[in-house]
This record gives sequence, C-alpha cells and structure tokens, in this order.
Amino acid sequence: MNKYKGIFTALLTPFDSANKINEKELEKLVKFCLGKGVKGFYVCGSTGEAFLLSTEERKQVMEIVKSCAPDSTLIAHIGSINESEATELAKHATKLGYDAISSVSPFYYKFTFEEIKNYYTRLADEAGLPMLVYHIPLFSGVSMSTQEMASFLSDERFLGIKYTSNDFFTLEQCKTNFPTKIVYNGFDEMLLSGLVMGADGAIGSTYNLMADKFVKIYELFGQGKIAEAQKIQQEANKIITVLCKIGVMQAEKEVLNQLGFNFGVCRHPFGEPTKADKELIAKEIIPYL
Ligand code: MN9
Repeated sequence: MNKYKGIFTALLTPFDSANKINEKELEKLVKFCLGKGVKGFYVCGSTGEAFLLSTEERKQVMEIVKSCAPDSTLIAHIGSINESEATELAKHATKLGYDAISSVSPFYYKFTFEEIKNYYTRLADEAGLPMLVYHIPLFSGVSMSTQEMASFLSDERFLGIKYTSNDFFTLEQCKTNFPTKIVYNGFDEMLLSGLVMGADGAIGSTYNLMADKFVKIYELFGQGKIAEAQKIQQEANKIITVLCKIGVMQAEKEVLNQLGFNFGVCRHPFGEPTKADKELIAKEIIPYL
C-alpha cells in the first residue's frame, strides 16, 4: 500500500490559445511537480476541469500523464453522471496501466445511496482497478454518513476515500475502523489536521504550485516534528488565502503563467483573473513560493 501514501498533485489542465489541451505544458507541469517530490498524480479531477472536458480530452490527458510519469502512482478520476462515459474512461485507465480509479459521487439528481453504491461498484468491476471514493460534499452536494462510508471501506474493491471536508472526526473514524484503507486529506489548508487524525497522504490542487511545502509537512509529521510542520502550513495558508479570494483554479493557472508556464485560463463558464488579481498574485504569492 506504500505506493498510495504521500502527496499527490490534482493536476490542472493547460489550454492553448485555441482552447485545446496543451500537451507540452502538461508534461512540463508533471516534471515540475516530480521535482518537488510528489508521489503521484490525480488526473482529471475537479482541479483538472474534468466536467468541462470531452471524453476524448479526458482520455488524452490520461495518456499524456502516463507517458511522462510512467513510474509514479497514478489515479484517474473517471467520474461522470453519464455512467457510460465513466465506464469508458475507467476502461481506458485500465488499458493505460493506472494504479487506481476514482470518482465523485454522481450528483445533480438526488440519487439514493444504493444507486450511488451501485454506480461505484459497477465501475470498479468494469475496470478491475481499486476504486477511490472522492468525497467532496461542498461541490457535489452529496453528503455521506459514517455508516455509508463504512459500506464502501468494508468492500475489497475500494482502495479508500479522498476526503475533502473539514469534519475530521469522520475522517478519523474511516481510518481507525478501516486501518488498511487509504484516506487522503482533501483540503490543502488543513493537511496537518488531516495527518494528525490519521490521513495517509493528500491529494490537492495547490500541489501544482508548491508541492515541496506539503511534502515537507508530510515528512516532518512522520518525524513527529509538529511545530515545524505547523510553521510551513501557516506559510502555505497565507498563499491559499489569496488563491481562494481570486478563485482557486483561475488563480493557480495565473501563478503558473507568472512562473513561466503557458497554462492559459480556465474554460468557460469560469471567468478570467482581473489585472488587480494578477498584481495580487505577483505581490502576495510569487515571492513566497
Ligand atoms: O480536493 C481541492 N479541492 C478543490 C482538493 O479543488 C475543490 C483542494 O486542493 C482545494 O482546492 C484547496 C483550496 O481550498 O484546498
């Protein structure tokens, strides 16, 4: 299970001026993150604008990442409320040799828990890969009780849970009751809290820019150096506060652009950072990375 433990970047997706996936820039980002010590990548998640990409584009991103990080642990987010799309993507992940698949809960319609569970198990069966439940109630609108989480975690087809919520009691219950499962912390600004409550690692969007800080927090936590880890978390959180003010993904792409990448902007309906946003980034983020 060691290959699943550590810091994983939830990759952003770069677009060129024609609004197509910019393959070269994606490769550059993967190498940049590897240089900062990440264990692997979460491909085409919320941060990767999964729901704003076509099926073909999602496959293309999976291919690019696999070809430039063949030895890293790779988790493909294949979620879609169109289950036939999710199935097609899951099979593609298997074909490419991904280590696991993951999905947000099917959203929008108020599916019952039984329907949600059946969605996950059908996909895991089709792919023959371990399934990571992506729990992000703030975005999906789907909340889950500790018992419902247990129903996933007690099933051998499930790798664990990517837990994006600040209810750390539930996170702790998942890990304590299912110690062999993997629990990832989802909010980067609370990584240290998640680790204290039992998380095995983290998947996050700010690890596109500053994975080194979080790799360090993870290492320091492992050595019991909590005060030092807390200091780095506080530094990172100053940056995250600015990202959240602007819009996390839009701001992250602008940060990369200012660092010399060519990441373009997020797809519509997202808007673009203003001149004032760009200045804020130049002043309050870039010098502190
Ligand atoms: O799940 C990410 N969540 C979203 C992980 O992007 C919705 C986080 O990395 C946050 O972007 C980050 C800032 O709040 O913690």
